[in-house]
Amino acid sequence: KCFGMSVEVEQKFLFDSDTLKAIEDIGDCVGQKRFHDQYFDTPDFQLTLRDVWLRRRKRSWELKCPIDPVKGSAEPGREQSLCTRYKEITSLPEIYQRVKEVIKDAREDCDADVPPSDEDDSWLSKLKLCCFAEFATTRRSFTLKGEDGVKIDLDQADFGYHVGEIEVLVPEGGDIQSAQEKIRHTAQRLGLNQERRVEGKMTAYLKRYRPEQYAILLSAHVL
Ligand code: V4E
Repeated sequence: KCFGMSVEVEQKFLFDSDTLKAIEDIGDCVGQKRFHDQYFDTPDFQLTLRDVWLRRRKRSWELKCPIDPVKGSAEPGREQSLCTRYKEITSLPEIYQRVKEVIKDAREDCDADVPPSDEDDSWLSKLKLCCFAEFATTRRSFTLKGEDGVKIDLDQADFGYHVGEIEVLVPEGGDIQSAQEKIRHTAQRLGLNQERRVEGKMTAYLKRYRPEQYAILLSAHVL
């Protein structure tokens, strides 16, 4: 039932020319690409208030959801780990189903609906979903020898924010703990000595362009 699902474990970091040199010294650049993201939510933030992120990138849909809604990062007072863990869903029928479950009142109206196809955007307006963030990113990706399955991305967003991430994609049922271990080890190899979580592109974007949504998500402990 849950095809197209994996868990993304990642740690973001700030980088400068020294970090870049460290990465180039011990890693291989495996490509550079540029992509354009659009994020969607209802006007009253029903998705993002639950830490659910609906995104279109290069015509493909993706939904990121907390791995464990009870013990997610949104829980107030909980010590934040440096790593984030999100379920990633990439199948549009699955995404549609999940979004309907999250959005209040949507179920009755849309339960009998057939899942949308890639060409059909009418489900967005039916669920009152609007684009709240839109930006392009240039990404350079690296792998490190001896660090299987670990990817390092250096992102430059077009609104003037740059951030790095160490990422491991775990297939459904895979070992999340060992992914976190690999990330910790990679962070050490890069000489990162981080104590706090680093802002992602979205947090920086909301702070700058959507201050109302930023404040609401901050006080709901989503960001
Ligand atoms: C999960 C999430 C958001 C959606 C964007 O996710 P992110 O991994 O930051 O973007 P990107 O472009 O690197 O996606 P990829 O190419 O890896 O699929 S926006 C906010 N969150 C939650 C969140 C958070 N609260 N804090 C941190 C440090 N990261 C994510």
